Amino acid sequence: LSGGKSESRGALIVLEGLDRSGKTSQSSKLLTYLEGLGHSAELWRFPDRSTNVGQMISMYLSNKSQLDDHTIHLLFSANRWEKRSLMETKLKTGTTLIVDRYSYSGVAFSSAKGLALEWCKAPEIGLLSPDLVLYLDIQPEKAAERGGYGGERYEQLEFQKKVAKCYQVLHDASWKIIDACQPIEDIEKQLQEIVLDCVMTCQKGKPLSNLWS
Ligand code: T5A
Ligand code: NA
Repeated sequence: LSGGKSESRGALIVLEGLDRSGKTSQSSKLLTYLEGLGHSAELWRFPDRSTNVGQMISMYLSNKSQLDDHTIHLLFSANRWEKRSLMETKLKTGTTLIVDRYSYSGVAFSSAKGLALEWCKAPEIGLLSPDLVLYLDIQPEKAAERGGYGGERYEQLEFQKKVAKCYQVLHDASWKIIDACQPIEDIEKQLQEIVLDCVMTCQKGKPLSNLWS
């Protein structure tokens, strides 16, 4: 590797929010935006259902298998750990990663079932810490009205209400809360500004760090 560009690192940008908050729609718009500006960027998502661990998770989410709450929690975490070193390599070689769900989903969804918060956080310690978390904020009732709700295990209003409360506890300085009930294009513009700012800060040499610190 040589030349100026390879010396600057990519940004780790995570989208979080309840089911149907608009994460996937906005993630792909952000990718198009960054690529259009000539940045190297990739779209990632968790769970990554393409791995062996991811397939176990997918079976569980579609109610084709039953697992103990602790077991599925650790599988979600393992699914992030199996991508950690590739993630670090990509970031260090200048690729920005737009990640659709991450450790915050892991902790919020499991603690919403009643598992202890600290126990839920423990297996996430040592994963890369996002430079920016975009939290798409929507009332559970409003999210439930959007298309396609009801297919998978966690897509139930009462449970999503608990998840929303658990997310609130995880909010830290890396978070930006976005009103997810605005028109798609308005959210898109808002995210573009925040993301570009973050990408620039990382290019200038902001160090990578680990969760949770
Ligand atoms: N989970 C995940 C854990 O329990 N632990 C973990 O560690 C992780 C990583 C995974 C499930 O697993 C749980 C969380 C989840 O329950 P998933 O595959 O990520 O699920 O699927 P979801 O997050 O549920 O994805 P969704 O597709 O439901 O939601 P998105 O991505 O937030 O929303 P999106 O963009 O697909 O949009 C949904 C609908 O709303 C419309 C879209 O057109 C679409 O129809 N929409 C809007 N409508 C009006 N106004 C807007 N601003 C809109 N934005 C989008
Ligand atoms: Na999604």
